[in-house]
Amino acid sequence: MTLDLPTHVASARHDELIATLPADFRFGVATSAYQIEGAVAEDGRTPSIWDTLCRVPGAIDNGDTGDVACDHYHRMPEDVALMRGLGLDTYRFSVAWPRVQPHGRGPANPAGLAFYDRLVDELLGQGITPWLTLYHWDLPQELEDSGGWPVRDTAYRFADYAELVHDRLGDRVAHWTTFNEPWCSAMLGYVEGVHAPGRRNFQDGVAAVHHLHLAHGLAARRLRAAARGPIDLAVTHILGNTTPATDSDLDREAARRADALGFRFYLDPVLRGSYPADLVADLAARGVEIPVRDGDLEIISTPIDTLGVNFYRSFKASGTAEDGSTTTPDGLPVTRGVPVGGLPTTYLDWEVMPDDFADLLTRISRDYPGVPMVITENGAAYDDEPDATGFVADADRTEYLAAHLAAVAEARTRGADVRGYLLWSLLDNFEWAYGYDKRFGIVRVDYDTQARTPKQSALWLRDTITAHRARHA
Ligand code: IFM
Repeated sequence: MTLDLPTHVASARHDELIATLPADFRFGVATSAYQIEGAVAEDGRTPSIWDTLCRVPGAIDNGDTGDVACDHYHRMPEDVALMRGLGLDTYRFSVAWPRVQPHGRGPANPAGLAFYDRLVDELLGQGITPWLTLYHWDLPQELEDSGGWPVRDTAYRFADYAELVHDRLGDRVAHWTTFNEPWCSAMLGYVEGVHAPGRRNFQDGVAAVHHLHLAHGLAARRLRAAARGPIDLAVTHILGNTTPATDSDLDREAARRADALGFRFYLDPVLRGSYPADLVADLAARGVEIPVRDGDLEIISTPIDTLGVNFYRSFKASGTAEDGSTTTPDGLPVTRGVPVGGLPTTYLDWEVMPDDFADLLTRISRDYPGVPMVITENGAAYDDEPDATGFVADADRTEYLAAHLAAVAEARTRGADVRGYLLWSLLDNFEWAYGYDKRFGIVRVDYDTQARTPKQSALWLRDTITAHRARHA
């Protein structure tokens, strides 16, 4: 099929930039367990906090749940074959903790582990590198019942779980990511209450961040010690810039606060071994504390090999004359800023800002030098219109992806050590509180039949990879 790309996607600038990507640059896709697997009550899996939230009336658009999702649990070989057909070299997936260690502690569930065993073998058989994420938000409900991430013990439970998965898959999987987007787990889950477990308490959210960091460090140490061969240890953070809305002191101060709470809170402890002093002071002013104990920061800053960067958008921040802070009416801090304005948006109203992406990657490489990055997520939801055959000519998504891949290449020319681009997402899937209406896939899923149809964006990616390989052959 020939692609009918918007002219600026096929432009010389994009082609020229993409041509600068090195021969070993990774091209892949990402998914997560709860968003695609379905089979939530099969083979010994127990409920996660998302199964529970999906049962709360009004929590998820249309009352959608992950019960069936893309039925990937039963269609995994077909999905791996799809990836192979697109020429992808890397697949980022997550393991469902309640599937492999149903009580969040204690023995492994062999039937659950067997699924990931088969997945890894299938990927390797098709020449695709498995990139495993241990935690993409599906905490076993039993651990939430014991307090969840605000409780320190959960970090130790995670380290045990990580080792248990590594025992089974460590002989074939070299790429291990501990967490996907701790900001979302902590701030959306425990502060804003829009993600599982749906709690709203700032102190709990801050404690959750610390315990997610601690869990990452504990697991990183265990996996490094257990590795039988080369291991690539990573953690993935969702990151964006926050710039002042104007040059006023109030706006600059609001941007500093948002950057401390939404960006440096995540990278500083892992990559510098400390929490930002200004953040600690901001929190203290609200009577909130990070529950750090002696030795925690050493554990948290255990060296990693790769930083996973997920990028969707950035914000601007403005302060108010009243309190100089950014606060919701019920007194919770706003951990994101406001839209920049004047930019195209996706179906989720998220602003499309590839230039900012290049700036973000440049900033990370400048402020946290020495750690290679891989883009572990980037993509867009659009209001797809399938034709009679199920094909979606998603010029908007294609354009988005081309522009963001070019931004990665641009950042590389400025010195950012970015080694791969794993786009979000292979399939349309369960987009958390938005349910199934917001589609991020480059492959359309017909939820009535579970038929998969690659969209124009998938064909663009395939052709980009083919061209990249040909250039370096
Ligand atoms: O679907 C999510 C994914 O689970 C985590 N990162 C952002 C994506 C789009 O919202």
